[in-house]
Amino acid sequence: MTGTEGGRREAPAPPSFHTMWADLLPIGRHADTGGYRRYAWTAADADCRAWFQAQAESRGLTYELDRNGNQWAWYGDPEAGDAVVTGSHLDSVPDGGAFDGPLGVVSSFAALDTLRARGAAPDRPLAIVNFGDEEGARFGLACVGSRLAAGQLTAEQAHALRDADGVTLAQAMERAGYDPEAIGPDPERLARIGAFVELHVEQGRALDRTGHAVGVASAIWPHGRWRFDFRGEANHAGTTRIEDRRDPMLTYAATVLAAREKAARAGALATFGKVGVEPNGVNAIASLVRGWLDSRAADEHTLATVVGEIERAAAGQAARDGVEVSVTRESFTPVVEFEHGLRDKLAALLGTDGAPVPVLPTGAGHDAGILSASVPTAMLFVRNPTGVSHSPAESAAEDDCVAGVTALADVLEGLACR
Ligand code: HGY
Ligand code: MN
Ligand code: MN
Repeated sequence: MTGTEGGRREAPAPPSFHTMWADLLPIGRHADTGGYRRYAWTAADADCRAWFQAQAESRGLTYELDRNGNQWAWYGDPEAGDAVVTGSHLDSVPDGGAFDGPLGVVSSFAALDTLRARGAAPDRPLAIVNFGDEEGARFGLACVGSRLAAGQLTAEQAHALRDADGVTLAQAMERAGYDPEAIGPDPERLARIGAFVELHVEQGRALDRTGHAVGVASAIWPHGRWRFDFRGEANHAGTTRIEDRRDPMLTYAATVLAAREKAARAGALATFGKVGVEPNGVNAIASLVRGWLDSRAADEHTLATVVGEIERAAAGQAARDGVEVSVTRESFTPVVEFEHGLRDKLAALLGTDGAPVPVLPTGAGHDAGILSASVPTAMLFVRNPTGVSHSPAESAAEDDCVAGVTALADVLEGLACR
């Protein structure tokens, strides 16, 4: 396995990386699609959590489960403060890829193994964290575990979240053996953190174009999720004249096209990736079409403008179709500018004069983005050769994964061994 650009030390693959990766790979993977269905508080989630706890305890780390269901593995005194924390998430989007989240968690354990193999002697505690429910695939809100810990989501807001079957987050936690009454802000825990660094597979191809295996994050685009409810009139598909219809599917379709057009014009992103139809019958005109918009842009003004234009397009079309439309913002994350001192420290640790490490923004949300409001936070990206993510086709080259582990080990050593 090769070293990484910039002439940093060659690193053999930490044996643990491959073993951990192989252990985790089958958990929650769907046999037909090859995609992952690791949703919050399900059996697959429990298996991932058991894997995390086993990794922590097999290394003699102090394992903790916090009030919000996030898992922590401490190397050093958890109470000492000023800890250098790394980690990511293990849950997935529906039919997600193997790397989004797990690469960060596996690389964290492998980087700690590398540090210990180097004989490094940190003078700050180190910790690895698995944040629960980062993708929001089941309950619709991203980064629930980190938002709760950071006080960006209240317990009552979280309790009210429901999945497609009407199961509340509280019921799901209880069925999984967790106490939903315990959830809430965890300032004491966040006060122990001096720096949080999340390694994540890049979700895009910017690194691939630089020729670097590893990059440092500069920012996260503002992004959010809006639910559009289009209400029309159920009727018979075979007997209702065209002019008599109030078909919400028409308004939905026009809104999807408008979203693409408005976003493209603004250099932003807009996606309707999830839709629900009632009664969802082949021979019935729908009474309700529910579409979820995910929109992102480089700045909050552009994002607000694009979403506003999409809402107006939907309202205009609804008026023409005799349909009612309502829009509910379900999730929003403001722009994240990673703390410059930590960002620059990572760039200095990983780059050389001749080969500075790429520093790049992302449109993907992360727990690091949520935590950045509470503690100094940074991210490392590992090259994704196709840029594809949130898909079973997501990939990263083995050498690049190892380069990521080496880079993370260098960062942890640089931050924790002063
Ligand atoms: O949606 C996102 O950007 C992240 O994958 N949760
Ligand atoms: Mn994701
Ligand atoms: Mn992720």
